[in-house]
Amino acid sequence: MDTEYIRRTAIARGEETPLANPYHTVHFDGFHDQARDKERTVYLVPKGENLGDQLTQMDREKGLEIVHDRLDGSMDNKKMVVRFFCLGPLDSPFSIPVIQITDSFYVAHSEDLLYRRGYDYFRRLPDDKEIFRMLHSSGKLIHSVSTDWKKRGVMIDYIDNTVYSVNTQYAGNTIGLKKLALRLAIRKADHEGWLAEHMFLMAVHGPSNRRTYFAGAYPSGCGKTSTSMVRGNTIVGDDLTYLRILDGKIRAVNVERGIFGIIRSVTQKDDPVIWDVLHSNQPAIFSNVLITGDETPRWLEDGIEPPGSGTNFSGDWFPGKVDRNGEEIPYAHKNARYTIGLEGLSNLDDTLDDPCGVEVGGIIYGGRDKDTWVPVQQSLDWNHGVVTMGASLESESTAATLGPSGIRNFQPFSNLDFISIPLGKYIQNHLDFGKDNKQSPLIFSVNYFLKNDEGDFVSDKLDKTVWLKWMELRVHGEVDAIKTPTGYIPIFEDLRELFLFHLGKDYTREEYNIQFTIRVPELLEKIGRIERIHRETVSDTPQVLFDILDDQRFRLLEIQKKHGDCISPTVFV
Ligand code: SPV
Ligand code: MN
Repeated sequence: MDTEYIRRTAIARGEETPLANPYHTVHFDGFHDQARDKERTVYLVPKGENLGDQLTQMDREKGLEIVHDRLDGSMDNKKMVVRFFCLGPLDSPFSIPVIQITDSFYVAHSEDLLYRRGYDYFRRLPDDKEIFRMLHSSGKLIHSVSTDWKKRGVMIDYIDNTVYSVNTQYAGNTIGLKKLALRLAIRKADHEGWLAEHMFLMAVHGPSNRRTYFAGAYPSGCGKTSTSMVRGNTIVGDDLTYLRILDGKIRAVNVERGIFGIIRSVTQKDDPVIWDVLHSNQPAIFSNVLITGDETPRWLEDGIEPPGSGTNFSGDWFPGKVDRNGEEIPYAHKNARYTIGLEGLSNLDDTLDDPCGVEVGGIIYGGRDKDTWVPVQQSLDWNHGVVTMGASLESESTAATLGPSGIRNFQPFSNLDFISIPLGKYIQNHLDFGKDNKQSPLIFSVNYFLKNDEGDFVSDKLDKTVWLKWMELRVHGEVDAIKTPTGYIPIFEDLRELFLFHLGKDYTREEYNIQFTIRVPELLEKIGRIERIHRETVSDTPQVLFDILDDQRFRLLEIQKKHGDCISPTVFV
């Protein structure tokens, strides 16, 4: 079979190495090629067009010249792989055919695990169907690793529906069907009136086994995969979702059929489903983990005694090894990953390949936010959710992108890295999408990363189970909520019952009061930051964004006058 040939060739060429488990391989990316390179990911813009200050762009002609020059001869003496895939289920209103050309068998192998095969689909396509085209070359290799990383680049030529990726191997820069196609899909969605999002898609199981579907947008490395995997529910997808209005309802599909997930802190206790798959006979590619002498992968915070030595992205690794700047090299990279198909997951939802997708009951926005949002709340209405949750999302940077971690960044809709149209237009599309439907999903925000004054997290890793169940009940109007200036928050007694039932935990009023305190000064500062970014860097922001932020500021100032800076949830009852 071609897929077996691809896998074997990836091993024969040294791009992957077999592990003790015969279904597993490991792939290493270059030392400087461990995450998405935002700075060198550029839209090629025709003369006279401008995508706005938030997007990195260059003149199309100039960009094409640069990329053609870099590609020239880059595949000499290599084999070129041509693959046909389909984004979304086959033969569905959501399907987008994609052709991938690459000289990396690792890239081709990853795509075999992550995407739906499309060769037969291509053969029966109408001639005028729009096709996305991806061209990747790892460039010059030494020990199977791209060496010209300084001339690395991802160039998005949306005029020609083509994305070029050169001198890099890290999947986020090279796998055409993942974030490269997302950028083209956002443009296609803009023209056609649907949404292409950086969202998981899952069924939250409610009372009597009712399944309610949620799509959730969190920036990379902020709990998207672990949320879609929360016990007692079923997963459709963990990263990319297309949403369309069909028969007046918002329906969604998983663009992919696999997971390229962060492996750091996956443990047997907290992530049993993933853990089991990674210890089974399911095919998996590990990347940038440490490989021990007995050919077993190890990753950071895996719940086991740290290894004493092994091979990692820096070569032979030993405790205390430092890089050129004297920084200690961890035994595995923080952004180390696993690549698997979804088919082996015990919690896979049976709608994965439904051509009409699933009806969305709720949309969730969440980031790595230490001091503003409460753990869960529902927006006052669709527009309020789009503006104060989606468009106002901020999150601390993580190892999923190059550069320092832990810096608070503007991350609207968790999609800023991939938005390929002017930001104001993108926000307007979201506002429009919720209008005039028979029933629009509710919009929620979550925050798993809220901290107290001492800098400790105020909620537990597993608490997201309860936030999901509460949101599910809200979608069906089965629990009341408390209206606050920033949205509807849960009632203590409802959470108490959910904590006891789902986690066997005695949830206290003190915990609730701390978690759901409205932090007025921080929220006001946040409104100021978001407003400033829009006024200074987004020329086409819809006026309604400023109006909704103004209203929220007014409500916060009013309550501050009466109750001070920290408003305990008890004030509202
Ligand atoms: C992310 O960083 O959001 C990922 C992995 O899902 S990447 O393929 O790098 O985009
Ligand atoms: Mn992602």
